[in-house]
Amino acid sequence: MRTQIVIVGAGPAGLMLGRLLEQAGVESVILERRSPDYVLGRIRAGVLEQGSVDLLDRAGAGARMHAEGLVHEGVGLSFDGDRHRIDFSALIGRQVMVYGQTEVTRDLMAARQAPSIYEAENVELHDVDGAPWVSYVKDGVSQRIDCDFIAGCDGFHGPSRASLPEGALSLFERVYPFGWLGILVDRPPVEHELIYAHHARGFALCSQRSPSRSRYYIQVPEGERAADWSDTRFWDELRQRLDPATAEALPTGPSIEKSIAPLRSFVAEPLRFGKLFLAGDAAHIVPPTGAKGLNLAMSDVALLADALIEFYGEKSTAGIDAYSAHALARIWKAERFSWWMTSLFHTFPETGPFGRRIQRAEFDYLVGSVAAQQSLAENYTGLR
Ligand code: RFL
Ligand code: PHB
Repeated sequence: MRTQIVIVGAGPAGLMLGRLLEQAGVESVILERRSPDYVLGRIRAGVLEQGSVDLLDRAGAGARMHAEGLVHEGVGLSFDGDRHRIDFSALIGRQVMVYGQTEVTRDLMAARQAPSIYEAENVELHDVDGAPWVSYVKDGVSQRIDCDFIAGCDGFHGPSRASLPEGALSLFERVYPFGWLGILVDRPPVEHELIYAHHARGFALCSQRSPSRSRYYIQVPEGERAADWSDTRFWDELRQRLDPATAEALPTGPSIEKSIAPLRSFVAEPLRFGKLFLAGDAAHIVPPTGAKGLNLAMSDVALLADALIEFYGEKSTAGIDAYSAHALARIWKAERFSWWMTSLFHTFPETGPFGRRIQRAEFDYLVGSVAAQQSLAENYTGLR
């Protein structure tokens, strides 16, 4: 088989890239290791920036998001129980959309007409610096696809980044000594907006998926196991980290999903090696505190799609040559913001009393300064 672009990975990055290319008449084949149901069962992000909303519209996959997604004009912050609201609309005239990553994925899967090969095993990349091709095994039979370019959209653990020779990439990484324990529950959100809470016992987040479904997270030390957290234990811990009124109002219930995600900051540079482009979590990871991961995946593939469309349409390599530098400029700003939100809201084992006073001062400065709030609002709703 031959195609123009092989896309490895059918997460949001791969599906969006494939959709933008097919709209422009550029051929692609998506290779995904898992089944569609498995991909749709992974509970992850919930907050879309305006740029991601616009991109879903451009992809012709935005109708359900506009019908069912929740527009949020602000966000709640809490520090040791003191509450404050950041009003995005009043501060900078922008908003975010609360719409689950599973739903984004479902809508993009439905929009795609070109081939996707799910349950493709042993995906391997070959000759990425020359005449690239990808091999895989489907139903026990080895297959080969030759192509012009490969888009590595296969997440942090995928084969694309790993296939590059030693020394081809510079890696920048920070691993945080804690994770997020998240639960999903069929109960209405405790408030109509999200709440990010700093507490001496650790960070907590009240999020949501719909008017009847909520998502909550608490910071847990590394090495913790979800199985050791009964629902009762989770709710008791969460209540202690919230302000008393919110803790009192919390609509608790049996969890329908419970998992732990580690926190890490990571960037690989550059994002291009020969005919291979990296995009989304394959190239970078942010801790989820800034709600940036999915949005960065979207902005990467918007740039990459336009670069590839320009290559085929105008026979110009300007876009693909600039992709890495262009995408990295945005990526590092999101890395900074995610690191900053993480540093402000979490407790760190090495932070003594001095560090906690600094965190408190940072919070007090934020809630007392319109400039600081505008900065948070601008970053959270998405830098242009
Ligand atoms: P994905 O979603 O990981 O998709 C990669 C796909 O590649 C497939 N794959 C392979 N396919 C073929 N062969 C192989 N050998 C393969 N190996 C892997 C995988 O099966 C998968 O289908 O990466 P992508 O597309 O780059 O998308 C990135 C986002 O998923 C990620 O950044 C976000 O979920 C991060 N994130 C959040 N981002 C936000 O913008 N806002 C949020 O509110 C937010 N909250 C979160 C998050 C991530 C979390 N976790 C669990 C990491 C909350 C959490 C808890
Ligand atoms: C979520 O709803 O899963 C979510 C929301 C905001 C974040 C991270 C995760 O910052």
